[in-house]
Amino acid sequence: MEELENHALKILVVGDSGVGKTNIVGRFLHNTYNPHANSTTHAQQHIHTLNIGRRKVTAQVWDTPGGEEHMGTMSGLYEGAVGAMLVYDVTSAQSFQNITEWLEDMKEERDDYIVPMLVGNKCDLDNQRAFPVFDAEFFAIRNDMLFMEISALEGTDVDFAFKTLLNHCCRYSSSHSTSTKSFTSSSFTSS
Ligand SMILES: Nc1nc2c(ncn2[C@@H]2O[C@H](COP(=O)(O)OP(=O)(O)O)[C@@H](O)[C@H]2O)c(=O)[nH]1
Ligand SMILES: [Mg+2]
Repeated sequence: MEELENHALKILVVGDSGVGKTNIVGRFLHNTYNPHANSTTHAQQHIHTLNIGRRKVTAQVWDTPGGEEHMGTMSGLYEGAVGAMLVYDVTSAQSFQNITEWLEDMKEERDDYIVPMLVGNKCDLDNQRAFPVFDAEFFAIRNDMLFMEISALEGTDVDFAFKTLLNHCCRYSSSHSTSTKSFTSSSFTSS
């Protein structure tokens, strides 16, 4: 427990352009939502400190660009990551189908384990669902991923999703303690 207190956990938020990654991160960090946010052109890191149970955790959250033009160009971004949110939009079947590629991309980038969480965003648009939630649940089970539906717009379960992912990362890191050694909070330059 003691050993984990000053550790930072690097989390990547990936998925197609337009699924809501930037707003998910904004909701988690500042409880804000911006429907007119500019599209993300390069990966941006944000540092956020929070308590998870009795642990003080520093999350290094990376908002990334989406879109096919960026798939496969995430080279190096997964370095040091302990968790990843793979985000689709519940109203877009295409964004869900592309999760397979985001997952492959992640596995190609890293040989060792990263805790993966499948995240269906925009669950406020329940009447515009492009496919049943069961399809996503099934995909998550088959691929050994955590799964959650959230809404950045309404704030539904955004915090809970990050905390759940970080909690799993803490648990995994504490049982593989060497994997956290290179990202102590002292190695960060921004906050
Ligand atoms: N209805 C709804 N729209 C959302 C939600 N999250 C994001 N959006 C909208 O989806 C669009 C893309 O959001 P953005 O965060 O820029 O997506 P990104 O390209 O993945 O970073 C914007 O117009 C947002 O207003 C959500 O939870 N519900
Ligand atoms: Mg963005």
